[in-house]
Amino acid sequence: MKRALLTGITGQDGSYLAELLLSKGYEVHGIKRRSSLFNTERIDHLYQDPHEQDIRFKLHYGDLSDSTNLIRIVQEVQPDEIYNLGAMSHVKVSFDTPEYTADVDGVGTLRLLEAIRILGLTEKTRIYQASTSELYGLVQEVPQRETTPFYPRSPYAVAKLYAYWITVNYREAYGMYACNGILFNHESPLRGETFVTRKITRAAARIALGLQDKLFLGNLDAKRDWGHAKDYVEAMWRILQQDTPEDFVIATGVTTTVREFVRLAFRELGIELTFFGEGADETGHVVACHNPEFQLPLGKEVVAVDPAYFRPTEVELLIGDPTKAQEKLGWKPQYDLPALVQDMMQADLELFRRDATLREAGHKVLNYYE
Ligand code: NDP
Ligand code: GDR
Repeated sequence: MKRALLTGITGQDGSYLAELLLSKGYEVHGIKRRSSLFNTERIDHLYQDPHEQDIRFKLHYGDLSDSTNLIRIVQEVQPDEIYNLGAMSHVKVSFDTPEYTADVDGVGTLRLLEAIRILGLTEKTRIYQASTSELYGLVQEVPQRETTPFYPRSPYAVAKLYAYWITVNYREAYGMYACNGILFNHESPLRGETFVTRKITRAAARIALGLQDKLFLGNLDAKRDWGHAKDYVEAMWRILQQDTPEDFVIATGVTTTVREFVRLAFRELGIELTFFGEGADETGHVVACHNPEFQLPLGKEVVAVDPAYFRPTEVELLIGDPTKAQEKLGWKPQYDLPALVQDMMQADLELFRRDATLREAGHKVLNYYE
């Protein structure tokens, strides 16, 4: 039985990857952080009581900022494969916490690679590094491929640039099977609530159900190549199953503006929007509502721009070329953008119907959102 160790197992990708590896017969170990509240909601359905026999899913307390802890866990688990998904993954927040981001996202990767080396596991343990399309940053070439020069535009991307190169360096210096997956944005119903797609699908559901008045966003012109996380974790696994270690771009090859994503999300609910104005003055309004369940007056302003969400330096355009992954990994995504939006929108509608029911019954419904 193969043994995998995942950092970031409590995150979006960690959850889908753990599911995939369990379905392939792996024993799955994950590193979770200690927090004052439960932080395992995304993997609770995989939980196995440690008191039972033949457990194939185990969690260990740890942190990418703690090298002795990482060495101990790697020694204990003796993994065949490590997937380094743990990170402070929010680009805008990295401007507020640049040093922490460098430590966890950059040096954290080094700590894991060193753990493998110190423990003499360079021949046994393969490692996947969660690299990112944010490395491309300021546009140098479109579509972006494995050979496109990097130009990172945030403390997050600069930290991930270090992680990218230290992974390449350990591969070349020590002959390790260490690979970068340069993944473009991937989303799902499990996406963190403060990333733009999930913020949009949550708000669209809440606005339709009368739980929220308006959605405030930042740069509506930014373009992203959005795929589904379920497809992307399959690519991660394939990257570690090749004969020789290599780096791969994983993307759909289609790019869309944030504004268009908003339109598609509302359209999924039968609500048509149109946008007026530009820059910080742009607003989105209801022009048609085809779903009798939702009582939205025509003309209602449901989207506005708040410059607080603008980034000091922005990545305006990402579009990836997945040719190498298609040819060498045989990887092909199952979800296109409309299917992704549908999956996320339906999940959030169901989630917030519960809130609407609670409110009708006189219960207080929290309305915290960023
Ligand atoms: P999430 O933000 O959903 O998950 C991040 C995970 O990292 C969480 O489990 C989090 O724990 C954990 N983590 C955060 N800080 C630390 C730390 N100091 N030590 C150990 N673990 C930590 O990210 P995604 O699942 O979306 O992304 C997975 C990885 O892929 C990340 O490295 C991200 O940067 C990268 N990536 C993501 C893309 C995307 O579009 N989703 C695209 C390209 C790359 P907790 O739950 O406790 O917060
Ligand atoms: P990104 O994802 O920065 O690409 O990083 P995010 O969803 O945060 O932003 C995408 C684009 O939308 C614009 N935007 C907003 N973004 C957020 N979060 N909130 C808003 O209100 C808003 N309004 C407009 C942003 O400016 C940006 O242009 C994600 C993360 O998962 C990274 O970890 C990963 O490496 C990259 O994707 C690939």
